[in-house]
Amino acid sequence: MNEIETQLQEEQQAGLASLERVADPQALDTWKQTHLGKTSLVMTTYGKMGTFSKEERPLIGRAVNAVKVALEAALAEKEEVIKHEALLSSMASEKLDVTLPGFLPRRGRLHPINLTMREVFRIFGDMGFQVYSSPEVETDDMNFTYLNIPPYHPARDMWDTFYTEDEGVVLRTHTSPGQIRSMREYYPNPVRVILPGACMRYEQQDQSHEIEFMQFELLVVDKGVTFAHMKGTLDDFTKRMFGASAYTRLRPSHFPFTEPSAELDMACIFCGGSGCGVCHGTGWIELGGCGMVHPRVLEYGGYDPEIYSGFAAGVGIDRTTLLRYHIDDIRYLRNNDIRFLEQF
Ligand code: FA5
Repeated sequence: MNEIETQLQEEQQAGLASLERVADPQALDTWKQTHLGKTSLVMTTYGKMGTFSKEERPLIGRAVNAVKVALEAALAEKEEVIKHEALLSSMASEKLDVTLPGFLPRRGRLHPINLTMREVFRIFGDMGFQVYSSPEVETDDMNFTYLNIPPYHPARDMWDTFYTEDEGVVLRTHTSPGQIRSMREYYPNPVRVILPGACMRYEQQDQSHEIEFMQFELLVVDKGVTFAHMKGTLDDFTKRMFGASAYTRLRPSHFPFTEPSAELDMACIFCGGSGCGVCHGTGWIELGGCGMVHPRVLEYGGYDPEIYSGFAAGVGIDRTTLLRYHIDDIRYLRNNDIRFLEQF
């Protein structure tokens, strides 16, 4: 046995002996560097192989391989032991006390406006309507002109409009511009949509008026659509929303984009129609406006009024929510008082 083989054997013995004393992952790492790292005897012997004589090479090669295999096998075994010990010690030091009381997660809930809106979607979904979203920031043309309210026409005064600094851009005052957008998208097919969303008006806030409020628009366009279809649909909606005893009336009114036009009133659900504070003694509560789509609006939407007819309605979702939950002031809906919101 030559000198190198002897050194390798000693290295194996020393390595295995020192591995016995290794007790933690850091020491194991140091051991690995010392006995199997770049500067270890095993690795430097491989590096020097070319300097040995032809006869020595196979002998030294075999010897160094044997030492390497022995050291690596011992290392793998030690790694397992150390891993297991680390697990045991972490289990001992990080005990979980399963008897400690837990924390209840805070449960969120839907806003009453959203609850009402979902009910509106459900009711009209049952009737075969699709929900169509249209922008809250609109062009003046969509919000007014294509709804048969040309510039400078006094009918524009019906809505207290927020004009933006961009010429011809407004915050929509109602969901009616969605009529034009949905007609243009669906043409030449029949239209049966509800258009929900926020509307903005520059007005004095009080018990029943907000600057920002929600509406949903109803639009049906097809051949042979009549005023009777509209009355039936709106009456059915009211019964499904407020109960079978609810009933409605249509009161003549005016909107530039419908002809004829009407207000949809529901018999007051608080007094049954005899007159009370909520209905101001009239026995009726206004839910929204409605009417047969004006021929000019049908044309702006792309439909020929000689062939097609349609009806539309715009109902306030905030006010529907007040009636549904017997809330007496619209301002509660948006002041974010958790004590109010937790009741729904
Ligand atoms: C309109 O907005 C028409 N676009 C409705 C319409 C659509 C008519 C289609 C014909 C055909 P009006 O301004 O009346 O109409 O508003 C309709 C409903 O929105 C009201 O009945 C009310 O429920 C609600 N609403 C209006 N202004 C406010 C407000 N400031 N705060 C809360 N709700 C409001």
